[in-house]
Amino acid sequence: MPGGVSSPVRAFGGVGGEPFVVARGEGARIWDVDGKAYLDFVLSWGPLVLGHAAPPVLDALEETMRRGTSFGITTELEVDLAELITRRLPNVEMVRFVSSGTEATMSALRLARAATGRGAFLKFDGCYHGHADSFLVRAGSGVATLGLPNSPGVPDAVASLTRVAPFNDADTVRAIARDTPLAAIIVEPLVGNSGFIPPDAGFLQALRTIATDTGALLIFDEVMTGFRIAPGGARERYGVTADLTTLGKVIGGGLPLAAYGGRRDLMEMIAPQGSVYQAGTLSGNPLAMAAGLATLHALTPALHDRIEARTARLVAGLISSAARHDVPFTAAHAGSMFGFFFRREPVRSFADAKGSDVAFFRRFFHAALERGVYLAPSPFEAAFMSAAHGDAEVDAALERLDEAMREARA
Ligand code: KE4
Repeated sequence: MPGGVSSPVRAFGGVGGEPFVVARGEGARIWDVDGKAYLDFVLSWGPLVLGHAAPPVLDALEETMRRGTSFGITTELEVDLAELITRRLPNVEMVRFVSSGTEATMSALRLARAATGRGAFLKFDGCYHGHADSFLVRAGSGVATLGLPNSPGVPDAVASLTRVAPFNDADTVRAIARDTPLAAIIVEPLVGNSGFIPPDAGFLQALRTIATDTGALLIFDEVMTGFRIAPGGARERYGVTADLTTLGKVIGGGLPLAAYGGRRDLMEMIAPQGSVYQAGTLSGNPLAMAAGLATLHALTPALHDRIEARTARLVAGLISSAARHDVPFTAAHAGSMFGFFFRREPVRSFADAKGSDVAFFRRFFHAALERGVYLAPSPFEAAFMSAAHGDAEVDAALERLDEAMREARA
């Protein structure tokens, strides 16, 4: 396996050292093959909002798998999950299930190009939307971690259709959209793939206005933020409605499941109802559907609020630790996801994020790992909490991370 991993960011390229191999997970914890326990704040990069091996998910899988694991035929589970998602996200009037976030964003972009007849689109520096060719241009996450500005193998003809603007810079977007007819503006409404960068007040509304005024579609890539930053996603948190939304991670509860959806008039263009082709052998897989349904049914607004409260306490504790150790530090949270940078000033763009003290992050990451706390092995990733991260887990994490901060400072 290239690099010994199934996905690049797992290889610890962003932090150095040898990654551990995991044996099992339960609740807020994972154990490596040597039996060492870690409090897990990566949670499979976001999906496990109920924690590892959550009983409701395991029960649903157990019951479903005994009726067969895959059919390539519509099941009631798909209808149930589609109805649940469109109820929770009213601007998502129709939805198509796929098996990865990459498929979701790739398909949403194809749909936007078909709907507008335009080829060019705009993304933001440091946003990661999966590894489809068009998006591997100044992406975030693993691309940023590995310093791959544009991946080899992406033809110039394809990359030339991708326009890039700094996050939180509406003026640049306005100028690009005026000069180039855009099929879409795609954005992580809160950027989790450059670390953790919330939108400035009014920024998302500005994108909505620019898209509407110039005939481009606005796509919110909520693969990571969906059912994390608010029960109703970015629309509930920021009051801005996208034309198309992509989802993933949480909606699969840890199984391969993602989706794209939005305005009915657009989604009806998708085959076989319309002529925009997109397909998938395992799309709508019953096990993934069952895990997603169990997760979203358990994730009530009350549970979301409880997880958010603990996330807030963790972030506040980290901020006071940094102050105590006189470490330049900024941190924030939104719902059950959070992030931090070793930098005094707030981070508003990927350029700001890259200006943080990455060397300090590396020392902090390893000092934390030594003490049984697993953070994302990159300064350009968000962190996550789950229903299984109780007060005891938060207290333990704060104690260990305070020591890690002191050690990294030395
Ligand atoms: P996947 O194809 O990896 O399922 O989803 C791609 C994707 C799309 N959009 C957003 C906002 C995403 O965050 C992702 C994937 N996130 C990364 C973590 N930052 C996945 C981890 C990895 O690449 O191994």
